[in-house]
Amino acid sequence: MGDSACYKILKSHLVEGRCEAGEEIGITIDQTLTQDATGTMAYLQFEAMDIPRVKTELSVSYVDHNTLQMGFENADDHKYLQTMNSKYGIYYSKAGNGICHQVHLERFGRPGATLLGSDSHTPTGGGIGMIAIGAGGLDVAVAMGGGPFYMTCPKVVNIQLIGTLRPWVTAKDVILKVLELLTTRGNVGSVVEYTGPGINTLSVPERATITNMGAELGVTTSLFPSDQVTRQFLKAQSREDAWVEILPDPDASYAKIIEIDLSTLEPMVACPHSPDNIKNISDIKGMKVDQVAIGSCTNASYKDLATVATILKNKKAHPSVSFIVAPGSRQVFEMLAKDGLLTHLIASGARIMESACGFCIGSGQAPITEGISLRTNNRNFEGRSGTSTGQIYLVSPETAALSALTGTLADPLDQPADEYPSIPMPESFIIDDSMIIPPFTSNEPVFRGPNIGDPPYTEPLMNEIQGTIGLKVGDKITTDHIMPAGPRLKFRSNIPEYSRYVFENVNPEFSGYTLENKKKGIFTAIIAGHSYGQGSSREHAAICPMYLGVRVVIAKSFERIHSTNLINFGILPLIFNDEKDYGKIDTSQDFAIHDVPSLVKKGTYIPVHVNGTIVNCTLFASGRQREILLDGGLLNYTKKKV
Ligand code: MIC
Ligand code: SF4
Repeated sequence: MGDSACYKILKSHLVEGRCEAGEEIGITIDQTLTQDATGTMAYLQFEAMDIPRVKTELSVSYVDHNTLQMGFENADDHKYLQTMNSKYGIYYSKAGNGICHQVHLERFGRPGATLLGSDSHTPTGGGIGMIAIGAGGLDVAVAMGGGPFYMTCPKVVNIQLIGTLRPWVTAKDVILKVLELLTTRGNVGSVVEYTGPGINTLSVPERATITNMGAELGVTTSLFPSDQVTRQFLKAQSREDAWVEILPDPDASYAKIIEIDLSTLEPMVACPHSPDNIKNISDIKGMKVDQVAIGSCTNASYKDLATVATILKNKKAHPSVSFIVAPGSRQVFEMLAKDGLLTHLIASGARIMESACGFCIGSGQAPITEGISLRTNNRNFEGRSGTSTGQIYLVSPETAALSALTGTLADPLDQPADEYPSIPMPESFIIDDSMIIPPFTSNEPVFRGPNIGDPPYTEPLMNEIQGTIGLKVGDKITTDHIMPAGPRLKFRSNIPEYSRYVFENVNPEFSGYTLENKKKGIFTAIIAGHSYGQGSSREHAAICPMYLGVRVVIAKSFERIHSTNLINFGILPLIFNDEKDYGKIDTSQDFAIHDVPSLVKKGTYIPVHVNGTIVNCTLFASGRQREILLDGGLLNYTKKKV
């Protein structure tokens, strides 16, 4: 049996373990990326490792999340990043240059390479045949120091695309279909590999929309092979020399094969509040819409926005719609301006935003109370938009643009097929990397404003963990629930301050009483349902609870990045052996785990004493992760090794 494209890349980067599904493997990382909201902490941790410069082929630091600068905090963080990056050998992409994943695809991504990013949508790079994986900032810091990245060798799910999309049906509808089929649950430890004749009809930006939003499946990553379409894209970016062909062997073996006939798809929508709550647009069209927001790392490529601009040409947005457009990168922005397409957007009444995450991360453009907002991004978790009662629907740029005109959810298939603006891929993009500052170009000392704290300190695993059940939550608790972003984003570099907002929208008292308990030596456990820690890679969803004294989370299941982050910061992620025990535990009950280090060393079984009875739990962790837990976290473990 031959290899999938995924296994070819993994095998060529393997430094530890055997490339067999389910085994822990260590792979070398060629490239890393960070963004400012996770990057400051990642770089503070890198500094704490005492390594003079990064050891990767390429490391890039993007500023795209916290660009509003409401107060000094974000500006100070950016200055820290720029000065720190120059000193340690990291490229720095300034605010305004674009969203990390879009810019990385355009300017740096390389087929066949491995990319580790401190952002869950790093798999966007899979659109050009890379193994691109999202992780916590500390894992990225270790990779920058030359350490391998450890992961479960995935089982590869093959999605074979056949046929061609009909006019007005898009790549977004493909990934929404995949989300309908696979849902956001149960895919941990898998990679999705797209093959089949249908992929030849999809350009790199369309492929990248699909791999980007693959993050919502909970898979390790998604990828397309690197073929002539990839080559053409890289050529248009003046980077043809980065191209290599990466195709699966004709007899490649896959854990599962799913066929999707592109010609049968129709426009789809992810309804509130989960990316897998999928409906056909035809079933709910006509619904009144208050806001339309086009942008984000999922759908703000030149192709997306040129299509939108052509749809809007000589037309006006509906008076009752708040209409927002944010180009994914400065390259996209400049291309739209050069081709005159920006004029159509402006004339239509769109509010043109900076090339940044913006509305997608709840940084501005919150919808009205109970407002219906159509958005082209990838997540519609409750409250993420900044309006707790907001109803976010995820759609393609085409659906969004048509709906902005009518003020109601429009079905693109109601348009004549021959009026679909088929935008060809440009033969060459405008190349201007002047907002990407190469390393070692400045001798300025590393700037540390008052918002920059110390990297978190953790203690080696204690003998007895005793305390109270601080919170019980249900299924699908996202890292947005645990550690809100939006207006709180500016505290990402300040753990004591940011910790005040842990579970702010779930239980505003949580932070206050857990911290008080910790001062008295009482630790906290959290009880959760399925898919705990879904969504963002933000390691703050582990660091800040750890700071407050959380030492244990017992859940029915965890998402990959978050459970690794918990271990990296010395918190035990335990799984109920019997899900019925979930129903027996409540907040305020006492819990205790005795003789913890020897249990963690010994095996997977961990008995937790709750209110006088024993709840049987399992710790799924590799030998290396057990050592990390014993040392009190990855930073201590790495320092010891270095
Ligand atoms: C997101 O889309 O949720 C974010 C904001 O990009 C996060 C990273 C973060 O929380 O800083 C992600 O996807 O990992
Ligand atoms: Fe930024 Fe949104 Fe993409 Fe996250 S999903 S990187 S917040 S645009």
